[in-house]
Amino acid sequence: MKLLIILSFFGLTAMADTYEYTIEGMSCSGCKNMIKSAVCGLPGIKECKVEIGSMKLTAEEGKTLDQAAITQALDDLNKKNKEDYKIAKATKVDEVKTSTTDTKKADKK
Ligand SMILES: [Cu+2]
Repeated sequence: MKLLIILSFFGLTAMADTYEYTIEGMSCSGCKNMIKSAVCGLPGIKECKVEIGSMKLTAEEGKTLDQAAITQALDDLNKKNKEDYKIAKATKVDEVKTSTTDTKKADKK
């Protein structure tokens, strides 16, 4: 079941992106710091905000978040520290760009 959920994330990573993850098993700032050091240093991550129970990651410009690497980092952390952190939910955050990207150019006639 867990695997199925994780696999379903891969289909959603086509665009460069920001994800919000709900993480189970975090209960204190110690958890927070461990996850921070395990995940935030992964390649391709531009922004990394970790709170107790959740984290929000943004990929570098034009890149996609490596969901497998993130899951792997948590697994490694779990093994090393006998913790049980897991991603319970991943939500893609649509970047609301305030620039003109959204303003569609009028069709040339
Ligand atoms: Cu803790």
